Amino acid sequence: MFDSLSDKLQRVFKNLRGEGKLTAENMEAALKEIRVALLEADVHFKVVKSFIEAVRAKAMGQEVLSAFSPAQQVTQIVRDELISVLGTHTSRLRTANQPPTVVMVVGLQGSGKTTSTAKLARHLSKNGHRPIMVSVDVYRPAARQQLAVLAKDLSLPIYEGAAAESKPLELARGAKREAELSGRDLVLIDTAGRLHIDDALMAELQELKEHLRPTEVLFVADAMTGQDAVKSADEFHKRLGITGVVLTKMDGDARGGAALSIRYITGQPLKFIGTGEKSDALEAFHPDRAASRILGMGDMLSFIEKVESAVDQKKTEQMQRKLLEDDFTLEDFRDQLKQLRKLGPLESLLGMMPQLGPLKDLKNMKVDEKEITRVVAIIDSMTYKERANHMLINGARRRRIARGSGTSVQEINNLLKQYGQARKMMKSMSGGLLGKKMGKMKLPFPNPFGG
Ligand SMILES: Nc1nc2c(ncn2[C@@H]2O[C@H](COP(=O)(O)OP(=O)(O)O)[C@@H](O)[C@H]2O)c(=O)[nH]1
Ligand SMILES: [Mg+2]
Repeated sequence: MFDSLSDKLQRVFKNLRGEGKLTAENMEAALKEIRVALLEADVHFKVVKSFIEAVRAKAMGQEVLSAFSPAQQVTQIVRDELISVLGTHTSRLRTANQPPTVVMVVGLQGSGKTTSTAKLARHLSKNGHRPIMVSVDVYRPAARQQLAVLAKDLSLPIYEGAAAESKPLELARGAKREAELSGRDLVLIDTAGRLHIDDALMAELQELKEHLRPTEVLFVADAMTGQDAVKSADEFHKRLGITGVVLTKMDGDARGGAALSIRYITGQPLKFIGTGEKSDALEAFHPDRAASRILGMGDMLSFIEKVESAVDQKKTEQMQRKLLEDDFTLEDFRDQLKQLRKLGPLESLLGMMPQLGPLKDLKNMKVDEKEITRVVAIIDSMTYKERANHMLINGARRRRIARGSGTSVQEINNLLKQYGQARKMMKSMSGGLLGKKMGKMKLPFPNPFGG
């Protein structure tokens, strides 16, 4: 699913990886490639246009975040935009205030309505519901038989209909009544399809909708048909009013265009995806996960999120200024160590970034968090003046700090030596602990990192 789009987008980010910073030129080149990738994935041209414009606006408006490479920045923007196109949140099935909830399953013939009805019944019964199914495809006895067989396999009830009930509305009403009598909270109606949208079909569905007042009208579309699926969804929505979409056959080589276009074009969310012929091959659709899947970078993105939440951007910038002005105090040293500690075990963080980013050379580094804690404790035991000016820390003060922090003068000496080295080496760095040259430099304070 989304494989080829995913490959292409990842190539764009890879190309950006060599770039030092985001410029109008490299951004335009990247946008051009993203545009082609989306069009080749059969995404609706209107969606592509709006997507590219949104990414451009965000990229240009963005402050240069020194802690992140252009590839990381663009990945983040594209991911946000993918999520916004796919639907900012997971759209669950709505239920009626007054049970039973009626769900109409509609769509063209062969799109996967009957299969999806059974899948939904299974999914919902696993989630605490008590569904009953009914097929109202009175034109094809085999179609009703198909649902009956699926229901039997799943040991889920189906409403067979009374002898007098021969019309779709009669059957659907019978099923609703049956649900009320037997305490079923959900009625899933598998409707008839046509090869093409026609007035007779629409009239029948409209009648059902009018009388049954369904909470959900789910449009089932075959993802393999790409933009045709989007077009018919749009037409169904205009004529009937749908509340959500189920995209089936996402296990095939669908290019992803339908998934990326349907919400933008119809305004209705993609709620479920079918990923196989079996009854368990249905997934609730999660826009954020799909976006990560498309970018092939789920873990990398959680890494970015983690760094973003842990690293105070303002502080980092302040630190950089201090480094440039040679004003990096023990207090700053402590703050940087604290930021590093907030990120958690560095090894696991680095493990999230396959081959990416300025930190990659640090992979062999071990972070001794206990040691960081100790160094922080020592600095905490200093007075503010001492932290601001390490030259004040003479022999007597060293003894006092050692006592205060429960360490030894030897350790205070070590710390001050490390700090001296850190100052020197960090001066040559532009970006603080998470800066760009981090990968190339040796750690300035060997002790906290055990080597
Ligand atoms: N591979 C795959 N096949 C599916 C999926 N959903 C439905 N199908 C198949 O598509 C065909 C048509 O499905 P059906 O439910 O009968 O469509 P309907 O005419 O809309 O009721 C059947 O052969 C199903 O097995 C899916 O998610 N993946
Ligand atoms: Mg059917």
